[in-house]
This record gives sequence, C-alpha cells and structure tokens, in this order.
Amino acid sequence: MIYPVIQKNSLVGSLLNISGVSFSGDFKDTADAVFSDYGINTDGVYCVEIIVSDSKKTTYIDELSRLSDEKYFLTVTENQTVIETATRRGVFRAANTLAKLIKNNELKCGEIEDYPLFKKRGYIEGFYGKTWEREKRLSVMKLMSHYGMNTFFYAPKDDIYHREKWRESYPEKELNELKELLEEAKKNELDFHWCVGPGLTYQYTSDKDFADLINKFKCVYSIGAKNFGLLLDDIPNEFQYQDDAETLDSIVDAHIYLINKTYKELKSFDKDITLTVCPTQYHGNESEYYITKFGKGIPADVNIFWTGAEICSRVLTSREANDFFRSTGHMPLYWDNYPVNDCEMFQEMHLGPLIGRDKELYKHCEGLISNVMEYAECSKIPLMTVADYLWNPVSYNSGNSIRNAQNEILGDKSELFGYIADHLAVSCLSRHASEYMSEKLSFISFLISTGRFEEALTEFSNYIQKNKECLEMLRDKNTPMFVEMKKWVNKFSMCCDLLDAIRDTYLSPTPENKSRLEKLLDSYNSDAVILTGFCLREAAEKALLL
Ligand code: LTM
Repeated sequence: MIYPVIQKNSLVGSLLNISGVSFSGDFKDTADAVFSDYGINTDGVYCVEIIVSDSKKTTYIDELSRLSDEKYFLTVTENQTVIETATRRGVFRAANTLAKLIKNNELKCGEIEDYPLFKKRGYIEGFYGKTWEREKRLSVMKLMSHYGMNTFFYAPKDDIYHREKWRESYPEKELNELKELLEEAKKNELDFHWCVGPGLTYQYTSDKDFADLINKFKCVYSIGAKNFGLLLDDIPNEFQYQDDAETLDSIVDAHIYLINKTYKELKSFDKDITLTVCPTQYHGNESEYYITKFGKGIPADVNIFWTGAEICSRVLTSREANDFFRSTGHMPLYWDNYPVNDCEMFQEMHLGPLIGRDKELYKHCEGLISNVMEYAECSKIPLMTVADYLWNPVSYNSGNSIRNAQNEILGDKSELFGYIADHLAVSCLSRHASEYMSEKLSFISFLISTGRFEEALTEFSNYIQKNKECLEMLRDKNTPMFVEMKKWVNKFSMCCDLLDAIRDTYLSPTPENKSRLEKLLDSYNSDAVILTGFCLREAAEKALLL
C-alpha cells in the first residue's frame, strides 16, 4: 500500500525487476527530478513514456464534475510504463506514485487512475512562535509535495514584516529568502501564497496606508509571487482611528472596502493575481452578521479562510460548509487549526492523525489548509495524515495513515517511538490518548486482581523496559525531531520514573516506596507540560492504597 491511497488501482499482475528507469516525452526533467529525490536511477533500461494531452480523459473527474490538472494514468506492462496526464503537475504526481511503487526494485503490472478530491490541499505557516528555519521549511515542502499537497501559505505571525512592520518592504536579505522559498515551492508543484496582516495598525480611510499596502504586495510580486493573502484575524474589532469611525459604518464595512480596493488594484496590474482573505470573524456560526455581510460584499473569486465552528474545531462538517456557502456566497477555504499548538495549547504536542473531518467535505469547500506547529520536524507526522485525507478522504484511515507517517519519518525507530506517541495525541480533535498504556495497566490490574502476580510483574516490567528504551532513543541529539520534543521527553522521563515507582510499591508497599511514589506523582502533576493524565494517576493511587 502506498500513501496517499490511489483512487483506482489494479496493479495485480506479474512482478517486474526494476533497477532503474529511463523517462522519455514531455516534462521528462520533472520526472527525473522526482526520481532523484527518491534515489532511483534514471539511466536504467526500463522505459517510462510520458504523454501529455489535454483530453477529457486526462482532466475530468466524475465525482467532482470538474477538471483537474493533477489527474494521471499509469499503465505498467513488462515492456514499459506509460504516464498519461495533462500538465507538468500531473507528471510530478505520476512520477511520485511510480517512485513509491518501485519498492526493493520491484514493480507490479497493471493500471492506475488517480486524482485528488480536495482542490486546494496544503499547509500554512500561520502560528504564533519562532518561525521555521530555512532547511526545515525546504524539507517540509519537499515532503508535502511528495504526499500530494499543492498549496503553501506563508503567514508566520512572528515574521515582523508580516504584521507589525507590514508597512515596510522586506529588506534585501529577507526578500531573497522569500524568493528562494517561492522557487522551491514552484519546483515542488506547490502554489505559493504570500500573506500580509496589516490590521493591527491599518487606518481604513488613509490613502497613505493603502499605498503602503499595495507597495508591500508589489515588493513580493517583484520576486514572482502572484497569489496573495490579506489576513484580518486576531486584530481589534473596533475602529482605532477617529476618521475611520466617522467615515465608515462598521468594521465589516471597513474590511469589505479594503478588500475590494485591494482586489481591484492588484488585478489592475496583473489579472492573474489571486487573493485569499481571512475575516476577523473566522469561526463560529456561518450566518452571523459580520461573516454574512463580509462574504456577500467581496468578489466571488476571493477565497475566504474559515476555521469552522471553533478556532480549533473538533469536527468540520459538510452541513456547516453548505451553510457557509448559503450565507456568504463563497465555499469556505478551511484554515484548519490542527496540528498547531501555539498560545494556550503550548504545553501540548500534537502528533496524532487528522480526524473528525467529513469524508464528503471536498464537495463543499475550496480546500483545506492545515496550520502547523512551531516544531517543523514534529509537524511532518500529522501533516502527512492531512495530505492523505485531502487526496483521498473516502479511503482515508487515520490509523493506517499515522502508522505510515511514523514509519516514513522514523524508519526503524518508529516501533519504540510508539511508546511516547501513544500519549501525544491529546488535542482539540480528541481528549483521549494513552490508549496503549491504559490497556496495559488495566490488563496488569486484572492479572493482580486474579492473583497472577508473577505474570503481572513480567508484563509491567516489560512495559517499563520498553518505555525506558524509548526514552533512551529520544535523548539522541542527532535526530532533529527528538530535539524539538525536549519538553515532552523530560515529562516522559518523569513518567518512566513514576511507572518504576508504581511497580516497586505494588511489589513492596513500604513507607519508603510509598513516599517516593507520592513525591514523584506530585512533581509529575505540578509540571505543566501535557503528556498524559488519568490512567497514570489512577494506577499510582491504587498502589498507594496498598
Ligand atoms: O486561526 C486563525 C485564523 N488565526 C490564529 C492563528 O494564527 C493561530 O495559530 C491559531 C491557533 O492558536 N488561532 C488563531 O486565532
């Protein structure tokens, strides 16, 4: 099985031995570059012919009743493979799939027809906190493009030129960094959207502020950006300037005025420019006054970000998406606040899979853009599940998807990693975690209650041992993801000590053991970092009652 799950796959025939391929036809350079990412030789003898044609077969998706430039066909026979698609992006997707299919030099014969169901599939650097470093940015981009995402939004709250200093053009160094990012996005077939958030200090009636805003867009346009975002989230929802209050009826009128003027100006210097906006009311009830008026007041081709019923929504439903469309005249572009863990979530680490999004949501929205964590390496795991869901929500299985993500990122470390990952799935999506530990502790309790002490001790000791091996592995400073997890690794270490003390107290409920356990429990509970809660405390309390 490869991920994201292919839509129609009949690869069942004989197995071919492939040590390398040789591409011919349109966009051969793109296919070569993809294979080089996967370390597969492109000077091989097995031929892959690429045919690019803009036919109904290569572009039309029945389920969506619309065209897609990402649909592709793969026909694998003993003599050759043929890729049929309509665009470079289609070749990119097909080559990714073919590279994943060639496992251990083996490839099965048969046919594939594949296409994504969500239109816009991507992620946004839209969190509060330390912005990602260059290498991490590039590495996440590459990975997400391998997983079929097609959109990246640049909107880090802590890039001072994004919010505080929105009036100032980027200095040369920062502009060059942005340019590199934009070019990398292009190479990886991700649409790059640059966003600005002027609302903290913007005066809606000021010609000077409007000119500064347009200049800022022009500054980023000069390096090749054509997709822009105007973000009005997390700003005062009352006027800050006397002139605004006297001239404009309400905040929503001010926002409509600003967006329409900006849209007109941007389109006047390049009609290919696109605009996405984030309203100040970006979550809640779809039919509230602000969002209804906002949607109806701006051009139909401006995308509107929406986070769902909550800022961090547990579920996103087709019904809510439909209501949003009915009220605003726009299908929502979801700004999905998962796996982000900023602000009041800063003690949580979100490593669980994406869950709670309707399978048919793709029919009712423009797409879904996932807001990431300050921790780029850690974000990769949940983001891969987001990418799987967005490509093929109908076949999406969160358990399989997260296991694949862990294996892909951690390789042979993934099994041990499971001992900490078991805990780190508490988020807005689910308050349940530590399922494996809960099961283990319940089983051990059961063994004790039925008098099978030896067995219980062996079970418990083995479990503790595995946790300690996991802890040892997590202390490796050469694995960037483990370095990012330092806070949670420390808490996990406390958890391991606590498990030890619980076992010792069960075995020998002496006052010394009890007092050590109580102390460890206190320090575990007083550390604000969130690892896990209830089942550990319950086990400790049982031991203390002995
Ligand atoms: O969600 C939106 C539209 N804006 C901000 C984000 O920048 C922030 O990362 C998330 C999560 O705290 N919440 C917001 O309100």
